[in-house]
Amino acid sequence: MTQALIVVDVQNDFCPGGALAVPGGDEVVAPINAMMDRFDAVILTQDWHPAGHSSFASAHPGKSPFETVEMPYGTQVLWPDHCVQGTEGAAFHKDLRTDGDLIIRKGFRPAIDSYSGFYENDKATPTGLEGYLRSRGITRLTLAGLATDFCVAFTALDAARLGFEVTVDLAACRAIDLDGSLQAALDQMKEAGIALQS
Ligand code: VGL
Ligand code: ZN
Repeated sequence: MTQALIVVDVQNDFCPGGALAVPGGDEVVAPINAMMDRFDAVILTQDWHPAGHSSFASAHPGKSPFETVEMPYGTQVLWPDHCVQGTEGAAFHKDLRTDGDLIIRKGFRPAIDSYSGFYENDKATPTGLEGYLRSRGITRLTLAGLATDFCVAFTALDAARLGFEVTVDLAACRAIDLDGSLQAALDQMKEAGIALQS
């Protein structure tokens, strides 16, 4: 069995002081660094938006962060501007080990957001991660990072749907928790047969 660790979005903008800070976001760095050596492969995802991205509230006149809009692909939460390509906010946390095998960037198409490392939010446009994992013979995935209820959960749910055996290490994740989104994500992950480890 070949096992990979997927480190989700451990970037400055999701850490304290960042544009879309997740409470305690930086606390995932030490446990994730310590886990890396136990895996056959380590993959990092990086939220990577062009300026003016359609998931930013600032791109929708009259809208504020954390309100929603209807997009052609469904309801989209609007976020503060974050993880703009090439900025310090989009960089990985300075203490995160980045000596993994692959960095997969997502959310770079202006008109569509991408929470999952596998598919954009239309659930149809692939990032290529599935093909990478399959061609390396990887069948088991452990996920950690930010944020539990958005990018970690969406990545985990897609992975389970694609037939990977998935564990989410909750001790190495932190959540945004908008209106009960954390509990909803935990329930959905359990329902999908994802192992939640803490
Ligand atoms: C994320 C909101 C917007 C995440 C990314 O990494 O969970 N959340 N972009
Ligand atoms: Zn984003």
